[in-house]
Amino acid sequence: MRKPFLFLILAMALGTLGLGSTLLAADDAVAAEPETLSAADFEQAENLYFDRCSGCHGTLRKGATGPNITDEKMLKKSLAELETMIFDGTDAGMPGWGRTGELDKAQTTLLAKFLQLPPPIPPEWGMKDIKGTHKIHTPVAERPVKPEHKRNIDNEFGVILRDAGQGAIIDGDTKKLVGIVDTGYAVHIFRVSATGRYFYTIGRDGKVSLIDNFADKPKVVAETRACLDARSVEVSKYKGPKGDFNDTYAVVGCYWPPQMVVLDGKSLEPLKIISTRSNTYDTNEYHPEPRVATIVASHHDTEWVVAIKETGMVWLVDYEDLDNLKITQIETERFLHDGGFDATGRYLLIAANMRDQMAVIDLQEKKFVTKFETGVKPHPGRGANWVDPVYGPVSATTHLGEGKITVYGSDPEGHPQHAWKVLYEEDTAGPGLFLKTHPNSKYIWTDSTLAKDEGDNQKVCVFEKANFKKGAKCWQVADHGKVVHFEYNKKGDEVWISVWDNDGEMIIYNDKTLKEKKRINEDWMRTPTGKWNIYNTVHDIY
Ligand code: DHE
Repeated sequence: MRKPFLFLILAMALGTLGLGSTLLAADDAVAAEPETLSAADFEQAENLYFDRCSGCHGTLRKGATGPNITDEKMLKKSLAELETMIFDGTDAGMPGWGRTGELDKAQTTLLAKFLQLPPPIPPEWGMKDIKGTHKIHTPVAERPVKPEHKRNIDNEFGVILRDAGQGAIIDGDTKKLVGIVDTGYAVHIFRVSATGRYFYTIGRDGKVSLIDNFADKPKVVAETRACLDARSVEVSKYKGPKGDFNDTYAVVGCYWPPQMVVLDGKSLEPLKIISTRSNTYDTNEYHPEPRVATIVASHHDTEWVVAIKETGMVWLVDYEDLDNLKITQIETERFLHDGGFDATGRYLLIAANMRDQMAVIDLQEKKFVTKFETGVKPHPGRGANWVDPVYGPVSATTHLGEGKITVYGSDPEGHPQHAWKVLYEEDTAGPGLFLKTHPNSKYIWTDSTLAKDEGDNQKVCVFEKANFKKGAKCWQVADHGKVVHFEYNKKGDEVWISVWDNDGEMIIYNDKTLKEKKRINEDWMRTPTGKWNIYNTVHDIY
């Protein structure tokens, strides 16, 4: 079983001995006395918080996608109020963890009490710790020099089996399972090395696993725990006059400690830690926990484009010379979450979801361009780019807080009058997480994973590029689980959709006819969430 953080002994002792309440009672702003928790209860509550709350509210509870829930604030609410909020959720978009069956009443009460105690501050995780977890299972010299199989690597898919802490590799041509590998805890995403040879996965526990696609049976050839809490991993994709950096580096974006960690791309040996502790872009206040959200690798320069959530900065981290590191810090908006390139790769479009805005960065000029409102909590994933018959090249986002897709111009050179302006808004089946398209497709697909009504969260909606204003065709694709995330095959004529629960399924649609083609629902398909086609991920096709 995972131990997310070692306790900070002092915080635990304060909670356990009731000293926390003595200290807090001295603060006039505090309305109530927190209840004390036994060490075992405190540890259970800490794990529940890590699993359900820290992603949105932060380890130190200072807020990001969710509001500030520090103990001072929580003590102003009664335990009963907190329990209701945790169990039933809120209209502001917080899931009801009791309603969805993830927490029972006792766990809800425990979590409510935990929130009224000071947050335990997790330990740091430095180079010595990271090196202590680094394992090379198959040294580079012992790896095959060419594929040991005849599969079409470009059309393979990596599929997250979230709760199993595993990744499945599926042959996109035959739809057959190639292999399952163990990854980090509650594994979040896959990325692919620039040559397509390696998959990288990142677990919530900060563990990166390197999977060799040349091996007959894909296997983990190296692993490293880069942090204690993480969501993102990316590779170096530049090849040009400055050199060939394909497969040279990987970089992990950590939630805790707030840092990014550069690793050797083929061995995962840790090379450099870059702290993100810094000041907010607008008030210039020091923030102790600026977490790394999206990382996207530029194809045009030796750069990772890194979204620093809490400070509202996008960092362009130039990996050409790690010993003389150059970082351009661009002020955008708080709190940054997810995003991707426009169709040319020149612009980064990133969601500042608590400000209901998308921000635009020009990666050629290395400058902030603009930001604009799209709706309640935009959440584009990587986004979707296509050519609209009226407005030219456009991009779009779905929203966590409302069932809406918003489309904006993204061609400042060819169509400056429409660039970064909202052009269309259309309803989807409910608040959602992702949308996707492909240059060969006539359609854009959206999910509604966060819809409160069972049934609506199992729908997908499809919009026609040629006639966006017509609105969506929506239908229910599953009668269990939550339907989430899309990926195309290499040709762009199939869409893969996950049904996220223990009886998980991967539904494959013919993108031309919008008819179901196949369901992969063998026993091993447990809790599938994201999936990545190798070719599309290498080339950032979305
Ligand atoms: Fe994610 C991407 C963080 C909840 C599935 N998620 C990302 C990225 C970040 C992030 C920072 C961008 C990585 C990148 O591009 O480098 N996600 C978070 C959270 O903080 C949050 C809100 C809460 C949490 O505690 O994790 C969260 N995410 C979820 C889910 O509930 C999902 C559906 C399932 C899960 O694993 O928990 C989920 N996130 C995904 C997926 C992507 C992702 C599938 C990649 C999208 C893509 O197309 O590349």
